[in-house]
Amino acid sequence: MSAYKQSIALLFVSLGLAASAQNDLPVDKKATIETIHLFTNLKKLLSKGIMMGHQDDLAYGVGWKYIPGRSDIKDVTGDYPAVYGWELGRIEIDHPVNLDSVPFDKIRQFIREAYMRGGVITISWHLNNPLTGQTAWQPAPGTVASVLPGGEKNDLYKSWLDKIAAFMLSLKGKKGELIPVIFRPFHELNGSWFWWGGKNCTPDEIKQLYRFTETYLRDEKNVHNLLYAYNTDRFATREDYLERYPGDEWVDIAGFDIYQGNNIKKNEDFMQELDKTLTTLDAIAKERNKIPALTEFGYNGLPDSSWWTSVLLKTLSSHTIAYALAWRNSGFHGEGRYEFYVPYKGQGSANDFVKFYEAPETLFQKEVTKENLYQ
Ligand code: BMA
Repeated sequence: MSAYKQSIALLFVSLGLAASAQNDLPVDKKATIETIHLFTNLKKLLSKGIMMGHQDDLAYGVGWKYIPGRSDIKDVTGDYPAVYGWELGRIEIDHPVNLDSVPFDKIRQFIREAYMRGGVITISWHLNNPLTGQTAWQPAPGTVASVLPGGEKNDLYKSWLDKIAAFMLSLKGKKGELIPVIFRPFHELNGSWFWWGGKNCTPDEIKQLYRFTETYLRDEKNVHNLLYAYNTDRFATREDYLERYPGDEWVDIAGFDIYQGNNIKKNEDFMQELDKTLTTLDAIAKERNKIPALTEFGYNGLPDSSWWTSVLLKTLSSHTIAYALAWRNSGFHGEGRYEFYVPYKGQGSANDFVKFYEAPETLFQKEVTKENLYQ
């Protein structure tokens, strides 16, 4: 090879290295140093195990509310989850509490508490329908188009994003550093139950909304402590998953939500479906250099006492995902209505959950604290 050819070859090698190093940074090129560390450490941790998460874990559990330090997961295992999910629905309309009655001030404190012990924070937003003022679950034709630039509700939507930005920028650690958050806007966007999802808009409209939201938070509001998750519901094929994907330059984490329905899907069906979707997700995340995650999952009421090891762990253990977030333990609501996705002390699957906790494949708070995810 001539000296000239050699230097050209070297140039290409270094360009290639620079490009792959770039891929190892969050999509926000101005992400704070702690956010960059979280991103690279989440990738590193993929080879160590799956972090267990729980929505509203520190706020309440089955039969209790706002008891400092308490957590249903801790009651059962002696340890906290590694990932903490929180919800900002109704912050956009200046309510002091979210749609599940959790005060935003308390959420802020819980986030700080979990971050200080090295936990990971993820936030969802069931924002109201900006066109009609109704809830997230009440779609109306033209809603997504109405919030895009040029639409009649674009200014209103921007004012809602101002409140999200203010909240994100109010999350601070001991030294005043911003606490990194995995934000998963427009979750379950392939289903039609939310105004932003499925048949309620075109794939192009929701892609535009995703990009607009991210650009506005990042460039107008200077929010640089977010990793962005693209988050579908269960899906059939790779094409389904990617139909509403806004593009690699907008997404850090690729995930989906999946629930096992009582009496609808039996264990075998659920395992097969979870296995198939995780296989597709693994491949997509690898190709695109994204972090795969199970952004929400659950089996309400946990009627199967060995579900954690014989169904969930059995399926998860052959896949690589950063974390799995169980939904909230809002408890028993009378008339046979209940909602809980992790066991409370004495619940039928509690012993099995301890086995799940002890399994080498799962990571809870104590293990991730040692990893110093923000350094
Ligand atoms: C749903 C349920 C509801 C809750 C909503 C938003 O899955 O848990 O009770 O209001 O999520 O958190």
